[in-house]
Amino acid sequence: MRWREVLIAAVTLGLIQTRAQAQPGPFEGHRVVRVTPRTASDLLAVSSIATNIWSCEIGLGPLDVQVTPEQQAALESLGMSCELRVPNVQSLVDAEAAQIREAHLDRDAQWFSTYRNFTEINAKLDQLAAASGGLASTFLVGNTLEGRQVRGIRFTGPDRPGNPRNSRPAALFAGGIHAREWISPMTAMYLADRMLERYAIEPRISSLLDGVEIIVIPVQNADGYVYTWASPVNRNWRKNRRTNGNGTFGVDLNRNFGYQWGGLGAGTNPGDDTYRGIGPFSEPETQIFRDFVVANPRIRTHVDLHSYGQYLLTPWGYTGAPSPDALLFDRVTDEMATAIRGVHGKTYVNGQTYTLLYPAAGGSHDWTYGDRNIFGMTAELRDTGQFGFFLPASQIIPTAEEWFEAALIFANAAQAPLLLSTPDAELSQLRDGETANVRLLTRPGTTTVAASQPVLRWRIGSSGPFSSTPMTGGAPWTAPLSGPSCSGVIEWFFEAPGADGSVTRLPATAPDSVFRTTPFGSFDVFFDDMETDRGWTVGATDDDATSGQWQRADPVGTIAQPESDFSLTGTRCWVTGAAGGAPDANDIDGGRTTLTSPVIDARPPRGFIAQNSRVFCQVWFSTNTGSNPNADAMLVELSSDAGNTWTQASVVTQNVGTWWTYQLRIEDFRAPTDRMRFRFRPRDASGDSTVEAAIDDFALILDGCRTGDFTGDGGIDGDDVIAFFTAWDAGVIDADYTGDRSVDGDDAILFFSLWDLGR
Ligand code: 0X9
Ligand code: ZN
Repeated sequence: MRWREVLIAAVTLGLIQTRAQAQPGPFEGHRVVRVTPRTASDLLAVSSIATNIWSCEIGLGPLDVQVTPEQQAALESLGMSCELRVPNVQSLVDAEAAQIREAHLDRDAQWFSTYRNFTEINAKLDQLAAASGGLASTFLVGNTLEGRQVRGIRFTGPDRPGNPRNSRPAALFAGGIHAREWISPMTAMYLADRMLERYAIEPRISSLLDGVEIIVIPVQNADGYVYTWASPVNRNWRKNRRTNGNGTFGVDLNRNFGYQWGGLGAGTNPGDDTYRGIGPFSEPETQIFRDFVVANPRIRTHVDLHSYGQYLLTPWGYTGAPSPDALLFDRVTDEMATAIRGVHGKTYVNGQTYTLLYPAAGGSHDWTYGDRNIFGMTAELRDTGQFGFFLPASQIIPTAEEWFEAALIFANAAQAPLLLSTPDAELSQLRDGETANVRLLTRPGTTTVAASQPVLRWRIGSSGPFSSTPMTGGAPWTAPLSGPSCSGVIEWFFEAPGADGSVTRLPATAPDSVFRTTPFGSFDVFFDDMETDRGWTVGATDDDATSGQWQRADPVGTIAQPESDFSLTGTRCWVTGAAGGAPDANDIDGGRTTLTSPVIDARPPRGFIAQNSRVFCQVWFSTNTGSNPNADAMLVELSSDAGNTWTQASVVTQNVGTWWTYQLRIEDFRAPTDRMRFRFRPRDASGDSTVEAAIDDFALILDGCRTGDFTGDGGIDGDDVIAFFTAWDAGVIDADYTGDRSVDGDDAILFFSLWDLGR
């Protein structure tokens, strides 16, 4: 029965194709039709034309055959009518493959459909190991205070040449240290179940398990866990079951670890829910965990699973000082949070335990990280408080599914040759010609940094080869990165060689993804702090305010008007009726008052290529007090012909009772010229409302970058040097290349470096 084999092959193909996504299946468009050959030559024609014959009995009479549309047409042209039985063979194949896949995925949906007690969890550990084809084995961590066995399961791919199972770095996932956090053991079990289940069919799982051993200890606090199951009144128990002697029970195992034991956030009273115990590692449950970790030095990462809150917490818990690997923890947990969000859209917040959550000394990750130099963290699983510890069972699988993605990322850190991070990932802008030192931090993974040292790889633009700049130092490694040319971009990444011959990059997928730095520079063509008279004028032909006209003065505060101007030094601003008194006594009344700027030349200085021109100033506007509030506005208008014609840029209605920054991009309204003017036109249009406005620190700023082409003739040559130095010598502001508003040696150096680079 050939078709059966074909179907089986097709199922396999279908599986592969579904995983690879897209690509039409091999039988797309194939149909099954019933034909009835009446002669031997009909039969011969059918068997030579059809893709294959589905019927077992081949002879004269009805036959089911698989055909392409072309083959069907050929049969019909021979006078054989075709009755359609299956419109698309591929969809049958796909449906079957999908069903098989789903059935495999769902094998244990049942087990995860509800919370499981200690006995059930242990039974499942045994089942997983038995069904693992030798990949997994269970082990005993040790015994609890009440004599229960704390057990775990460990698994990794088969031995490979040069990569034996017993030499692999290990990633430890521990759950159930807090008894009532029932989602924690379930999530740990799901991790083991799914990894074992999918090892053979998910490349990302096999590539993890072929390099890493996963160790799962689902219920660290077995006594406490059993206690929470024993009676509904016990359900909220957190600690172990230590008899403290004073009538109280329990030590918080997550305050009992021996690194900075007894510090902040650990209870000293035996009755406390966070009771630290009588000494570091006073409890059997933390002792056996400690001894297990010490005896397994291949453990490189550790996650302690808790609930609830949706946090990814990293050391330290005992202090607010950042750990040496804070940046690295942030980078990895950022990735985990993104992965989690991608599954069911849940937000997990990452950060340092002490600062993000609260001080918690004596916790597990402080000990694994601080004492054992293991990359250790804590996850607080769902939810954020709606159900808390009583998370509905229907959320077990979704919670575990999203955590699974995060777990893959964290466990992969166990097999990274080196772990890289940088504080300079955000260096997205650099002044043209300016040089910044970019920094790389390395944490040893499965190897250390090779003697050849890391390099910064960079290129100008988005194509072509990358250049290499060696990095020096070590803590951190640094290398200079020069600013890109004005219209360009610099792409860069780090490359760190390992002593074992490996290469690790940051970003990890470089050069497919890279850090990008674009040029940035700015030049203030005009700045006025309103302390002196720079030529602003009050009044317009259609002004009709009867009082509260603009004046440049030191304002007297009311609830509607600032008490102080904005400038750091000085006292004055432009304000509508500077006097104080009753809020509505010296405000605008009866109509509009207009404040118009002097004519400003907005053209870029020599040697500057502008990309944007911005007005940047401080504004106060108030119309939300008094009678008839929120009925008035202030227009902002601009002119590029010295005030002959005006364009409206904004209608300000913002009432914040404070100075705020107003910005407008000139190019959005008019092409910048040498005759720009701006005006502010608040208006009391509604009888007796209280309307106040004020303006301070008005600047017109050009964004763009500097060029060695000082003369602007398109070439970078000797003329530019002569022109630049003439301007520099005379102290002309055009020569202020660094934008610090003084013309000095720095400017000459920057000009020369750009000129030299030919930019
Ligand atoms: O307080 C805790 O132990 C944890 N939160 S919980 O609500 N699940 O009790 C946070 C522990 C943070 N990790 C360490 N301090 N090691
Ligand atoms: Zn907890």
